[in-house]
Amino acid sequence: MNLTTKVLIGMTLGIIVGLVFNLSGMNADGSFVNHYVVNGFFHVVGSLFVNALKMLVVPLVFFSLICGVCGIGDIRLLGRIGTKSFGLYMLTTAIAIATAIIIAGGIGIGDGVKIPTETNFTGREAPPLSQVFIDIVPTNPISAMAEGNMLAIIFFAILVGVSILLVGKKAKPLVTNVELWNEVMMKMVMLVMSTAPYAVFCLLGKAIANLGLDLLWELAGYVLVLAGILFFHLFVTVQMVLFGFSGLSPFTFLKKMRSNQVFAFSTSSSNATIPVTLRTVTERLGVNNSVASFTVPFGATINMDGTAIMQGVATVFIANIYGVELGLVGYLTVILMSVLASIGTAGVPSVGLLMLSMVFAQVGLPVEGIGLIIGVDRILDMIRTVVNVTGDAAVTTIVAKSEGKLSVEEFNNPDAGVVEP
Ligand code: DAS
Repeated sequence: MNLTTKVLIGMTLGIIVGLVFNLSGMNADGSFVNHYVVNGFFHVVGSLFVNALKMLVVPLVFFSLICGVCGIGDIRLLGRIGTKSFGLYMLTTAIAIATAIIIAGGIGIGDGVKIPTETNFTGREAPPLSQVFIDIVPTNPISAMAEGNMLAIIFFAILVGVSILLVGKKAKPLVTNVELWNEVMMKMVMLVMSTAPYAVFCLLGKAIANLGLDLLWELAGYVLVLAGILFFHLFVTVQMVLFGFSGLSPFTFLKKMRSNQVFAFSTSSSNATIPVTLRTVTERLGVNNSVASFTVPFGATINMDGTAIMQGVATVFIANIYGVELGLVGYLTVILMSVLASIGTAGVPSVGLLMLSMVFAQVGLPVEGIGLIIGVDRILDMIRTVVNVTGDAAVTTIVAKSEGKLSVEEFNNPDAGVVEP
């Protein structure tokens, strides 16, 4: 049985047990269930899992970011193609998260319940915006890591990666070393995520026991709003950017991307989908491999529009649930964090949710809020991975067209690259 199934079972059982406790009155204040089960066992197991998520974030972001930057391969590659693709990737990611925050904030998802903020979460006192930018450059990278100052850690990791590229071939052993450490971190993520079914059971069991059906409706609202924004970005925003920058037909593009999207949906992994995306853009969309071979892996590493949308919607949802006022500076910090974090988010299942704990920590939101949404995250991860890889292919197509490295005839040919049955 795979992790997705186990998490769904954990979620279902957690909701059932939580509802039984809530509706039967077994969870009355001071009762055995309330004291020893809900706020005892469930709370301890859930807190251990959340602590493990927090434990992973700093080393995961540090090594995956350095890996992502070193993955560029050669700093000179960052010429026209690299600059164009980097600019478009960051643009679409920023539009994605801004759309998410504006729509989710406008709807007010999570407003329907308030989790008593036992620990009085009032959000990190939002410093003036100028201070947010000043704090990006750490005076001491080690203390930034110790304090979990993620913007500073991201800045330092990107600088380390660029510096390694500037050293050139001599640094190859160091790049190999960092790649190995990144692999170690991915294994550690898998180990922690293997406990997710039990943690989801306890976290949802506790939340539902305390809040009942109201929380379920809010969770349903979260799923529907997030899925709606993901589809809006996929079928409207990305297509408008494609047509606006290249003049190519979004309908032809989407029709040819279908098999690619099915693969991304089923694997929930942008990295695993790289070979399929490369084949689609070169054999079906007419992109020259000289462009695709750089922009597709580059996009799978730094471009995560779907993930950024999830982080925006989840931030609004958890801030409302816990009654935390983030304010404009808080949300601008979230946008900056998510754009930068998307560079460090590896294209493997569920890592986007891990990065969410980093975004929450930066703006002072309770990281345990992740426990409320992790149960429904697997299906949403599938959808957002489709958004991620579609964005990679769209930017690849735009850059190739602008460089004269795309055959418009092949792009418009419905049979291009179709493998005869
Ligand atoms: N599943 C990730 C990907 O491969 C995205 C995420 O976890 O948010 O794109």
